[in-house]
Amino acid sequence: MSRIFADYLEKARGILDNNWTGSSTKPAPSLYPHQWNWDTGFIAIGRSHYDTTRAIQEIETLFEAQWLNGMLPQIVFNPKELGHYFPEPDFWQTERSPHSPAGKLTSGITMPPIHAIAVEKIYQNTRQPRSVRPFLERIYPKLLELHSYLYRERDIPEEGLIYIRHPWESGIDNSPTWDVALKRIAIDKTSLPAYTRKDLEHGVDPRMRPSDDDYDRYVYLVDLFRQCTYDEFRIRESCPFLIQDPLFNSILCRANESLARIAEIIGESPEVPHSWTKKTAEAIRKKLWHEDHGMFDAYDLVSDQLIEVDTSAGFMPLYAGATTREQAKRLYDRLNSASFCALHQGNCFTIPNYDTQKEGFDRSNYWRGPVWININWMLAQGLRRYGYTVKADSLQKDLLQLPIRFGFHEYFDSFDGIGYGSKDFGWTAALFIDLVNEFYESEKSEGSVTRKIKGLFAGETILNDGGEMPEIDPDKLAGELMHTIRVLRDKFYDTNRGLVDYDRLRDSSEFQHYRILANGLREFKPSCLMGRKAKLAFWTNLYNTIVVDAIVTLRVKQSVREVPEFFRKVKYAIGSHLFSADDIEHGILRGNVRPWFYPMRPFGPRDQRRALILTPVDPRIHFALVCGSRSCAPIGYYDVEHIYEQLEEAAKSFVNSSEVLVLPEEGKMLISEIFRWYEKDFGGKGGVIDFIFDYLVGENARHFIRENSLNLPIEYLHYDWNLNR
Ligand code: 9WN
Repeated sequence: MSRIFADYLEKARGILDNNWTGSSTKPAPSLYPHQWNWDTGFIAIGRSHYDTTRAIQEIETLFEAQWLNGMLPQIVFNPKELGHYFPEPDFWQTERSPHSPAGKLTSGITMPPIHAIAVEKIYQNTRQPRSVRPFLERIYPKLLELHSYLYRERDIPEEGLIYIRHPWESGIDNSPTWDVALKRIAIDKTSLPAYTRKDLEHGVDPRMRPSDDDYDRYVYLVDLFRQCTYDEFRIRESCPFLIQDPLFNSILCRANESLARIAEIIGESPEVPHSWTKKTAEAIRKKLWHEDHGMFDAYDLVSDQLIEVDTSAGFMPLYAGATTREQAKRLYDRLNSASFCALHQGNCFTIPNYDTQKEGFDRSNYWRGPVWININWMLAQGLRRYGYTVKADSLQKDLLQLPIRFGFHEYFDSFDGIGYGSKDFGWTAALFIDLVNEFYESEKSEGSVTRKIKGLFAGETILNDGGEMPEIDPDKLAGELMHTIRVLRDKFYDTNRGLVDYDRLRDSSEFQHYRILANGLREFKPSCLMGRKAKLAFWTNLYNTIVVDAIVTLRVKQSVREVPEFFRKVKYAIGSHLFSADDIEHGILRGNVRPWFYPMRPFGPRDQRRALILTPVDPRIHFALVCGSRSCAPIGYYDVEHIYEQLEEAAKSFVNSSEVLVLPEEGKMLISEIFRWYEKDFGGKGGVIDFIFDYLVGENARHFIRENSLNLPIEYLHYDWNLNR
């Protein structure tokens, strides 16, 4: 693992430890001194990677305060910390409700139910699943009660959508989405209970917090609830704020999926959570989708209409997998636009919580514009679910770099990244831990010694050895082969998303045709390729396709590393010679240089394949050669005429992805290992820096490189060998 990640992992764990109260973790050292509902879920997810015991304890402590009707309160107050937050138990007066739990101090509202997701993660990440099972058995009925409460009390027409009745229930308190509903509440100061805000006593700039007008309404609603003795029926009759929020419902829908899987693990029937998932997903898709707006909106049950406001909550159904393909595509287009910081825009961070182009967007005010780590974390997974991996990656990039560059803050300026709100914020630290562990952990030892030994004995596999030959004039073979590769690209590769649909490809007639043409390579003379562009395109496309062919033919499941020496031992017979992916890459396209992992050059002094070596080396090929893994460049098709422009585009995309993180505040740059392995092709370390500088967008980052180019500390990012499936 890069040293910087190791250092920051330690810092993140330190933050969680400092915020630990003995039985749970408070969201932040002073601003939020109690236990919060959804914070607990996110924090447990972070802890699940290294401290199963505390992760479990977090969740169990929260559920000890579950109400008798199943509601899980937004806050569980720490009796030793009272006096620093508003509103506290004296204001909530939840003892008025017959459902509030005896001996526990809680608020009287709930929050997005992320907990089943956290519980599943705890089970997935533990090294001893067997010892976690009793916890699953204890917590499952409580999770079920929570979800049942929501469907029973908050979904009266039984349409599968839960309403929230206070902005604090959404977790995104002063989101512009609530403005209209809140404005409906006329405040009469003479009847509003007296109160004093405490949130502004912690050194936080008031401009970055909800306004006093907002607070009056928050208080009004709490007062209404206590007058109704927290009776849901009475509240529903009189509450001016009843909203079906896409964020809350998407989290619930996604949590139902986890709940069903937990049920299966402990031998319970997953049927109920399954039916909830289906029902809520369908209702989100139908009722919350606004066709003209092209986004999901919250539904105002009081005015009986969708609230057309552009916040990040509108993308959240991606996280639940609740959208149709068409809806996902429209969401993606919106998400990847200047409104929410487009790919390679360079002057912003992804994803601002509110459309940057709208009046009222405020880059530093709480839920009215800044970037929040938990939202990025959920949306990145949502985008991945629909295959938008490049965009997901950019969210992830910011999720990683914001805390490293600006501190583990509560939220971040959407343009310059400065951290706001509380410092040492729990979920920022926890989700950083999760991300680093999931994606950037140093290679897990997939039995690497065994792999090497197996590799020594493994023979070569010739993919086009035998089988039907094409009926085609040898002169036309290269053209037809390239044409077919292009057809494969169009049908089975998603170039935007960098993915290949290997399963569909395997059974397709197009792939069978390709295989027959590949057999024809046995009689092909590569020396007939004329011109540098034609050679570059031919070998680049062939490299990418031999990799795909091998993944399909050898039935690779998770990673090309399942096949010992994949790139050296899997070959095509071309003319009278054999070519592995390594021969094409290091022999032909890299000018026959010794690869970093091997003692010899691919082509020895008398090897006739030397005649095919292409010089000078174009370092941009490293962003066009696809090794079937997540860290390599997205797969594409390169045509003779446009290959230089295409290589240019490929380089630009790579340099501006999460494979290059410029961290001026740390005085460092983190870059893909590709730049280390092939440093020579870029003209040494200085060449790498110049190359990155040339393609990088974002003035701040470029300025830092320019100023430090002579002595720029560089660290290398772990390479992710998981399949680009
Ligand atoms: C009210 C604790 C909580 C988060 C919320 C965030 C903020 C509380 C507040 O802090 O809300 O619940 O006092 O502002 O909006 O998402 O759970 O971190």
